[in-house]
Amino acid sequence: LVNSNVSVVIIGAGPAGLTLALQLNKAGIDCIVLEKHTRQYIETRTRAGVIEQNSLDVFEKLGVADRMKREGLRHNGIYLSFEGVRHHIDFGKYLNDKAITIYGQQEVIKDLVHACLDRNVALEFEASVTGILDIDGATLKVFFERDGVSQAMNCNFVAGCDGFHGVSRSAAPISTCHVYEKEYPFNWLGILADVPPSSPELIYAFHKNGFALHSMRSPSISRFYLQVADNEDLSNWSDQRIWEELALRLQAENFQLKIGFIKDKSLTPVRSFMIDHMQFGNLFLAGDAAHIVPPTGGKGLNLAVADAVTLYQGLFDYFHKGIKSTLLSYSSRRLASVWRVQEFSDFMTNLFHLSSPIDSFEHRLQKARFTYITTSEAASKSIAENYVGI
Ligand code: RFL
Ligand code: PHB
Repeated sequence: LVNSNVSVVIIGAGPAGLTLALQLNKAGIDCIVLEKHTRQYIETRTRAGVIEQNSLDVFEKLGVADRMKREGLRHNGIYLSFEGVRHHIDFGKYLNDKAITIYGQQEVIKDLVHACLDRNVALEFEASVTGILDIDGATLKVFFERDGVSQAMNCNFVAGCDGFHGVSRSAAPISTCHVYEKEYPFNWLGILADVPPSSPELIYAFHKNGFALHSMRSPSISRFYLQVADNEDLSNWSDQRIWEELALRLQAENFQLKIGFIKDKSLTPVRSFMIDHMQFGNLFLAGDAAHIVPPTGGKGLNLAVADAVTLYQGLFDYFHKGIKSTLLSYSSRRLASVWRVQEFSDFMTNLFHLSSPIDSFEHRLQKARFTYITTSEAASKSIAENYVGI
């Protein structure tokens, strides 16, 4: 058992952990990031794609946004579609310069990892955390395994940035917390295809067969999602069936779906998860470790970055000014914002997914909501403001 000391142990090299590490490093606060997977694994898995203005600003301040600004696609709006009727939400019309950037999460990870290694941030791959000891006391310790060897690290604080299935939340006395959960009765089937986008901006569509989303990664790579049953098997979805279903669900006047080679296919659960504390003694949870939002609002990555910023502010005040109150308000400050995002993500999910039969009361409510958005500037502005990020 190797013992060493560090101010902050960060568990997980996702958007939350890496953003926190770069901020601490810039402020001269020593930290180590422990990541259970290989560098290659985390730099290649396909996940989110929407970067809010707020997140871009954070990355810019950290000096890691050059490629994001060069290669990312800046979008000033999105399309909403209901049974073939399209409505454009123009961010610029309501929010001056605010926009979103379409840039794959794995590209964000590549940029953050590169910056960490370049700046000598201690970042250990294939180091899997197995436990955290004494989160309330003076002998806080993180146990991890590397190359089959168990090691331990003493620290002042632990940042649990290890995602929804990580270990840090289980080190917290969850039984004393209020847990809020919502399982939606469907999954998302996501594909990545070698084909130029069929639309200059994202399209969120309701169709009687279910939700479809048209997104993209570059001028030559498209990303699509389809609502499928929650017990769905990928083997039921041939490439041909996927393209036919996308063409049907995204159908609108003057819209022609471009079809190409599908190079990645995966299923994602759609769920909400919240707990009423993000701090447990000297353990702080950030990102998906603390909360999950359904992906329909494009918010998961952005919440992870926003958590990292607020946690960093608390740690900065503690280590550089000897003030602990900022750190102690981390949980309440973040929870208020995360609940706002939960509500928006739930709203978008309910608006565009099929969960009740066509012509049921619920379906007519969905239609009425959509019609309201297409006829009310206030409703469109509200969506723009939430989507771009408050
Ligand atoms: P991550 O990215 O899951 O990173 C956690 C890291 O912790 C590591 N880990 C451990 N390391 C050491 N020891 C252990 N015991 C460990 N256990 C786990 C993991 O290997 C991993 O590297 O969490 P973080 O940083 O909180 O970031 C959250 C985001 O990744 C997530 O919210 C988004 O991907 C969600 N999401 C989206 N978010 C958006 O903002 N915009 C989107 O458009 C968007 N689309 C999506 C999404 C997520 C998706 N999937 C696959 C869940 C689309 C999809 C399909
Ligand atoms: C994506 O491009 O992966 C994406 C875009 C918008 C979402 C979710 C995922 O709401």
